[in-house]
Amino acid sequence: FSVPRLTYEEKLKLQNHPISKKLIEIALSKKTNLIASLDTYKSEEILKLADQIGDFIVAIKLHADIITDFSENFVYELKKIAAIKNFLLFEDRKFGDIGNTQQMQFNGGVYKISDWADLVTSHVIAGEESLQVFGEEIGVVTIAEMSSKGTLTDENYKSKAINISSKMSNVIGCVAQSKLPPSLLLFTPGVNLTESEDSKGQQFNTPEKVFSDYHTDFIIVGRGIYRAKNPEQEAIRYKEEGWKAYLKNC
Ligand code: 5IU
Repeated sequence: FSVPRLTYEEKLKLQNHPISKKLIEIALSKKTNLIASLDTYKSEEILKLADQIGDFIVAIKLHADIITDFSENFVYELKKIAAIKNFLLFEDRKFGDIGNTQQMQFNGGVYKISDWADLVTSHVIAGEESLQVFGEEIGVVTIAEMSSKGTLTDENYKSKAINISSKMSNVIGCVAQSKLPPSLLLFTPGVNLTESEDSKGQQFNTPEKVFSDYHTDFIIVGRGIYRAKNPEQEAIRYKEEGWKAYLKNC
């Protein structure tokens, strides 16, 4: 795509969904484009991290199924922190089944994702109608392209995923490692300031690279923050590096 470099203010005007508006409004008011992926086992640890880094992020991304002691009380406490610190909750469920099954996974089971998540990720592998089951209230972020070595999300897959995403009123953007049409928000994981890869196929880029080359909107940082000796200090560092990269490249 030859994508114009839009500011968040300009992007805000293109949004039709309340969740994408909210994300950009939070970004502008807190001067951050950082989403922290808190991929840890204990709910207590997630709540502590949320409290420490909440001022510096637009959202916390979770994998509810990693948490060993997931509970309604955990959700209640996390929502409380999210309201005080003004960030959203993003469940990285990566749905990938037929619509009927996805609907049950979204509403039911232990996690009852539809009760608390502001955003969810979904593959588009099952086609357009499989995405309708999430309804209009939640912001759906589709997976157009993955960050890992050898991913099957080639150009053909990506362009089909983007086409479907552009048509769906509940899809606010995509996870990808390259430019998107300006109506879709771009979420980019695989961001780390010190590592270039892990031993399990992950490939990392710097905030500067993903803003200059992909025109990303939101960086997603996992281990760079939750594994740090001082997660608060690292969240501030990623927040500042992300905002600097945005200002330089918009
Ligand atoms: N994630 C990726 N790459 C992808 C997709 C999701 O890393 O292409 I789609 C998730 C996995 C993890 C987080 O929850 O983003 C990145 O964490 P690290 O910064 O620790 O690699």
